[in-house]
Amino acid sequence: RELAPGAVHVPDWLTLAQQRELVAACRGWARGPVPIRHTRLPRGGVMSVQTVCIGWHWQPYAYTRTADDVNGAPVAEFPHWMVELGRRALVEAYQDPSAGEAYTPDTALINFYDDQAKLGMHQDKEERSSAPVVSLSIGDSCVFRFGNTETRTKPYTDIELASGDLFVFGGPSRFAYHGVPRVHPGTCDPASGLTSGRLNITMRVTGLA
Ligand code: MD5
Ligand code: FE
Repeated sequence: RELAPGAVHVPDWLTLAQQRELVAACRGWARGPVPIRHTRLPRGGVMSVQTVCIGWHWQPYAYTRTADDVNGAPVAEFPHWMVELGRRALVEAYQDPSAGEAYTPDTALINFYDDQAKLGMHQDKEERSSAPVVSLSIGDSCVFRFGNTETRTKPYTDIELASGDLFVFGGPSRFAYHGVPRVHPGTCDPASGLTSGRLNITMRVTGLA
């Protein structure tokens, strides 16, 4: 389960009922106040993944309170039930009853992958905090590429992430390069709440006020 120091994969962590509840919540956030969209990159590219944010709005490459690159609306608030879910995720991944006590995530990026979507190798370094990132996957399985902190190239490890899986990236793994080279279309269980595609929710601590 521990791929590297601080990087812990917990397969099948969410129940199907929890997955359906998360899908329903994400469907609501995808409608508004800021609609889910393909993020436009400053150099003219458009991400194949579709993203909606809560708590703070991530735009390349900064966090804001309003979605200035979409419709200008303030983002939805980060709900306390998700703070508690994030704390339970740390407790279970690190098998330490106190691991969640100081953890208060204040933003989540909700990524939807259709059959063709992928996410290139990158680091998540807009946050001014080294607190762990909690990642939850629902729907189609995918190849997740977990790299190193020095380069976006090899060495990396490819693992499969499936519906219900938890991944926590903390400690030295927090700033490792990572990406999603492909999803596996048609692999999701409709009981997850999704009939196609992959949903990934990542909770983070921005370190902003
Ligand atoms: C995803 N999302 O599956 C991934 C899961 C993103 C993103 O990469 O930026 O939206 S989050 C994986 C992650 C986060 C922080 C650190 C590391 C991985 N890591 O060190 O490997 O949609
Ligand atoms: Fe990332």
